[in-house]
Amino acid sequence: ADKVWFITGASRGFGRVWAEAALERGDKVAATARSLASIADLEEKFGANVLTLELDVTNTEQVKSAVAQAHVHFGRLDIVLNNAGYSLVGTIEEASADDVRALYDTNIFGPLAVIQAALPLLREQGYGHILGTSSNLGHVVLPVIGYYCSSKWAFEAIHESLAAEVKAFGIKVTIIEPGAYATEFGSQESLKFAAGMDIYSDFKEQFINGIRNLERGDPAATPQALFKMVDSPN
Ligand code: NJP
Repeated sequence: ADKVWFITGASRGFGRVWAEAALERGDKVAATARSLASIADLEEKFGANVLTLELDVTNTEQVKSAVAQAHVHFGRLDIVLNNAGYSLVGTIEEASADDVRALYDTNIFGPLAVIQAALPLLREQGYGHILGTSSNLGHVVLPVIGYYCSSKWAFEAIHESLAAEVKAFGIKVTIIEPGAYATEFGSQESLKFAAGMDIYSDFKEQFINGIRNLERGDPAATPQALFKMVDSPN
């Protein structure tokens, strides 16, 4: 395969699993995280195939610099994976506007900055694959997590539009919708979320039953599923 990846949120959860799987099969990865210490072990394990970079996706200058550094270091970028994100739990009434802005900064404006920094480079290469970790809540809405849903709806709309705009340049765009998994996101936010959903018992049951284990290998978000997406020629 020998692909070059740029991954946000590589410290844990999906980002970590996917970064390690790509490195294990011999790909090269620019692994980014807010704290370099949280990804330092990747360098020890994978040596020159990994470049670790400090990146908070809400910092646009840091985004530009990280994308540029990764491109210079590896000489190209095949896959740009916008994965960093989190969930805000609370009713529409109770969440503060500042909390919602912060959520949108990470889940919408962060990925947007990464896309805008990477696109000129991908266009010049004449190829590239932009992947985005959305959610199965990127096209439906549940109570008590509505702002998170809205952030992923926006994320998906941006990617749908982008896909049509960049096809002519040889650039592919794919949205990943993992569903509920027991990552840090799953174990903390989702449980809080479920607890807050007592009044919506139907949804609660549906949600808790839906939580999967990364190890169990659900088809939507396993490394194998991801590799299939990025290795396919069309
Ligand atoms: O969650 P978690 P996941 N700048 O919490 C990073 C979506 N998703 O792997 O806190 C840069 O284990 C954070 O880094 P740090 C979800 O919406 C999940 O489940 O600095 N990075 C960590 O690496 C999200 O888009 C489920 O160590 C920032 C990572 O993001 C994606 O999957 C279901 C950051 C979060 O790791 C990964 O989440 C679904 C920032 N400002 C979609 N803020 C699910 N788990 O159930 C956070 O459908 N990070």
